[in-house]
Amino acid sequence: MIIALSGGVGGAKLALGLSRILPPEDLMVVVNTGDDFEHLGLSISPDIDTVTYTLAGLANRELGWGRQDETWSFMETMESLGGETWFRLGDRDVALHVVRTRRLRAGESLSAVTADLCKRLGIGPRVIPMTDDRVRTRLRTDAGWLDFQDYFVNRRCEPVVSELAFEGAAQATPHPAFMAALADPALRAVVICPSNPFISVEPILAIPGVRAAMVACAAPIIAVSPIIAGRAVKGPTAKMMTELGLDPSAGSVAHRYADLLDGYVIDHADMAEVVSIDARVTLAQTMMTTLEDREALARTVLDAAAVLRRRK
Ligand code: FO1
Repeated sequence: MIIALSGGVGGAKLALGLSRILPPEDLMVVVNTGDDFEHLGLSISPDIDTVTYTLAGLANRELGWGRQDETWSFMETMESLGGETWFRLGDRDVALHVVRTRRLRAGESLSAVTADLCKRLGIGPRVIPMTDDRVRTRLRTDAGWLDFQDYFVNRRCEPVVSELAFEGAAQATPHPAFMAALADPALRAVVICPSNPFISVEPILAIPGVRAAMVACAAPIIAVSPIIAGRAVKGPTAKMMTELGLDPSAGSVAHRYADLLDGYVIDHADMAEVVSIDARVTLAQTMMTTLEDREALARTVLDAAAVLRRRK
């Protein structure tokens, strides 16, 4: 069994690579839900949908989010009627949000709805929200406290960030299947995908019991750096690190994860950082452009974890 912690586009890419080299029953993708929000009366879970569409082979490859083969009649009509269109929702994508919203309102849990949608989309690996409780990432910026999607999409990550808050995390219960997997002797590794540590991984770690269960788990924990040569592959990671007073480097992400990491995979371009990282470092090509890149990085991560396991 492999657990992958994922959020955002980078996380989904490595989750896809792992899903291509592992039997489906051996992979559990635990997804950040701090980006979730209610919009146009719909309950939207972007990181779950990015992983789901990616594993189903339906993701828009250029954008990294939403579906390929989309049409935009809903958005065009919203525009003509004066509705909000800053958060782009394709026609096929809207159907998923409507189905999920209705089922959540009827009392189903987010994980139950996600499991059923994954089955309907033919996805083998388990895709599990980090919790079924409500957690919302908010950011203190020079434009005041902002909800996540307002910051990320509406304002295109332009505001200067000074603090993050994961509202509801302290009261949330981690998903039981996630906790059970961490305690399972058959667990071979926990992979922290190359997601933004602040907005994609730390919401998961902020849920009571998660960090302790990870420190206690017998399997090695290995992260892939989301930074290559001081730059984020996608999104505001480097900008956010600078604004939070951190050096935007592969090494400072490792320090951020601190006591959790047994292994850390960085790009060849960041070889000089090896000396500043406590965890056991593996150098690899971490830029994933092709499907082969995704699979190759997944294989490198699992091979590194196998060596670490023997050392634990
Ligand atoms: N990101 C954008 O930059 N612009 C959008 O209009 C947008 C729409 C969208 C719709 C559905 C969905 O699942 C994701 C969407 N995203 C959009 C991406 C989303 O904001 C981010 O992927 C995550 O919240 C951060 O990883």
